[in-house]
Amino acid sequence: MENKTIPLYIDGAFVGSDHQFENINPINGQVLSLISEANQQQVAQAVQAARQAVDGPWSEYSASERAQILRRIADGIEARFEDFVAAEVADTGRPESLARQLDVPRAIANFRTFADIASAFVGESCETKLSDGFLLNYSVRKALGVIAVISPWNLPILLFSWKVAPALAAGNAVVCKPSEETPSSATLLAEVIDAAGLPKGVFNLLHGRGATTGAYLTEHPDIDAVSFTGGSKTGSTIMKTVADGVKEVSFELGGKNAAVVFEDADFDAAVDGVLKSSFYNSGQVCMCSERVYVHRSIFERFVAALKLKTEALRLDVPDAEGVDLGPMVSFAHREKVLGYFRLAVEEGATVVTGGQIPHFGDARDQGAFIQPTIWTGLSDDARCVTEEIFGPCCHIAPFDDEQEVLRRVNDSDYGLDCSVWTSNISRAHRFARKLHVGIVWVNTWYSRDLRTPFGGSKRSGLGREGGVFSLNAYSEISNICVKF
Ligand code: NAD
Ligand code: 6OD
Repeated sequence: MENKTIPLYIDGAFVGSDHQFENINPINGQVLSLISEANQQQVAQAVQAARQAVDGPWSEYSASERAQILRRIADGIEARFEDFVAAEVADTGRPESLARQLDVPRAIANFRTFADIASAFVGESCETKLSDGFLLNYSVRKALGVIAVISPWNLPILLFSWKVAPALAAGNAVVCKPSEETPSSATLLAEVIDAAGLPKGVFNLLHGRGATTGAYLTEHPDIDAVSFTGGSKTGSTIMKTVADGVKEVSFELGGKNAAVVFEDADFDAAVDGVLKSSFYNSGQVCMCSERVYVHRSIFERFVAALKLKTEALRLDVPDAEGVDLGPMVSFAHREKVLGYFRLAVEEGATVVTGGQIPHFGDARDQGAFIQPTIWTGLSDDARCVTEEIFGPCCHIAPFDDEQEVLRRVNDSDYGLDCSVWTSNISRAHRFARKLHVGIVWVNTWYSRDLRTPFGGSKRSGLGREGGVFSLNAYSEISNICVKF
């Protein structure tokens, strides 16, 4: 059977390209589809279409008219819920339950939430008294213009819609490039958007690799901003590319997040919490904790309990009953993670559990599976404790007091999130405020309210998105001063 080709969506039309590459299924290594790769000319066409749309018909839409379209897009995703689940599962190999409970519902929620927030938004004004009258100052929010949206593979439709929805709600046109590993759900979204009545050119979808299509897009002189989620190194490359044009950027980048378990924590809740924060989506969530610090008085017991639960996790194909973990997104990513597993041993780690490619003795041996892994015994400056691995692994270290663990957690180039497990409410507040991170979870992990600010410090990002912070990221405020 011939493989399906995933098209681009430019100026309201689905089109092919002069070059395709293979989309590989991480469950069995087989070709799922061919991905059309946008060339430089097609990138330019998409940017031009977006420019014409944002300067033309789209600029006449009110916030509530834009919100209506966003709600239609949410309804359209809901109507094709199963197609989105299938696309997400095929590209990533993740458990179906995860796509059903997290990815697709969150894509719907992103469109509904940002429709609500943008249409409910009220601007600010102030009056100034003069000797001969008054000044009325009021602020107006304007779209930035044409936004390049570049997203990663780990939560494909969730992170794609997390940027596209608020960017459209704020009145921008977008030229989007999802990860080359996971093109399918964004393409379904283009079909939904096509049917929802958005003026042509407002949403454009390009596929391709970062070094080609991604670079053509960020280098294009007529984009106004880049909203990017991905690795810190790529963020830094993009920042250099857009520096001469002084373009706006919003960056959600890598992390090396910590979980801290104090001696007064609810022990079982902390073990379950760290199990989730280390291994959710096979560790392929930017907020996963790869550094775990546990108070020395409960260290041995905690390591033993986490090992027991980790070894009970079921690695399996997406539709298997009771599956907990799927494979890595690709064989190349498994190779990278495996490289760190070898390095941990060279750096002197004690492997508490895992550390290998599992052998199932069945068809799963064709997939990009890797064992969930726990280490102890590494020093704080070991590469496996300082560098982002982005796999199902964590290192557990003991600590003795609050000041010490605070210093060790903050001693990182990254600053995305930290989860803190304690039953001492004063300690929780005191500790949380001193962490050099964008997000602190106390007695929970990855609990999201879309109205809250999301983003990282240091090499983990620039700016905040979520709620009104997304509207700020995707618009520019002008002050108008009127004398009367
Ligand atoms: P990546 O940086 O390799 O790729 C991300 C996207 O950027 C892809 O679409 C890729 O094609 C594109 N890209 C790559 N090079 C480019 C270039 N030179 N110019 C323009 N575009 C380019 O990241 P990844 O491997 O897809 O994702 C994993 C990384 O993303 C991890 O570091 C993870 O922590 C991070 N991440 C961060 C967040 C967050 O919210 N902070 C969320 C998810 C993932
Ligand atoms: O849940 C979200 O809104 C969000 N931005 C998650 C990011 C996850 C990173 O992998």
